[in-house]
Amino acid sequence: MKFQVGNATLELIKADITDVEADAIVNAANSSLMGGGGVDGSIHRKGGPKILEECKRIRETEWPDGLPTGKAVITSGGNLKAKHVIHTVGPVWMGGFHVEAELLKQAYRNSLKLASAKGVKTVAFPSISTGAYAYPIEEASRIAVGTVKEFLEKEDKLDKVTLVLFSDRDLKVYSETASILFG
Ligand code: AR6
Repeated sequence: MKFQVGNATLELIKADITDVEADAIVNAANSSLMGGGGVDGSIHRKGGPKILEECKRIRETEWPDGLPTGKAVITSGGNLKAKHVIHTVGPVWMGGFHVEAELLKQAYRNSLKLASAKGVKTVAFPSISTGAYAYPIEEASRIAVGTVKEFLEKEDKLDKVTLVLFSDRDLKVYSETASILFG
């Protein structure tokens, strides 16, 4: 499914994000930046040790106490097809009463801003927070699609943003949300 936003394209696909050819792929990391399960585990496994070394350097220099929720940092893509990995931390779902929506929005927005600032033209996101962090996918899809749409309407540096879903069901949820938001 594809949508045009100004000069840019928003695309929804089902894939393993570690196989996606984009200037940058986004990692749904945790504050430690030291890897984990889910998409984070796959990115580090397939990308090799260079990514973790760069994450360690970022911890030593920029974020000694860990990357706060909603912020984003960038490393190389190591052995991945993607040139860069943008690491962001989504919120853990706590029932919706702990500014989760605002933090998830910030994770998308700060990743897009960083991509733009680094001259990245194509960027791919997984469904941040909807795995181990248990964010309900319908609500998360509205934030993901809505935040990307809003960003692309204001900013003309990115050519393509791909939202990469890992199951048919997740792709269906995101596609229904996009159909509504693009009316
Ligand atoms: N490609 C695309 N999507 C994937 C892939 C993949 N290879 N693998 C999983 N997903 P999660 P979170 C989907 O748990 O909820 C980690 O341990 C998955 O089906 O990866 O933000 C980190 O270290 C789901 O839809 O991220 C953190 O501790 C989505 O990616 C914590 O999990 C996100 O699931 C972050 O939790």
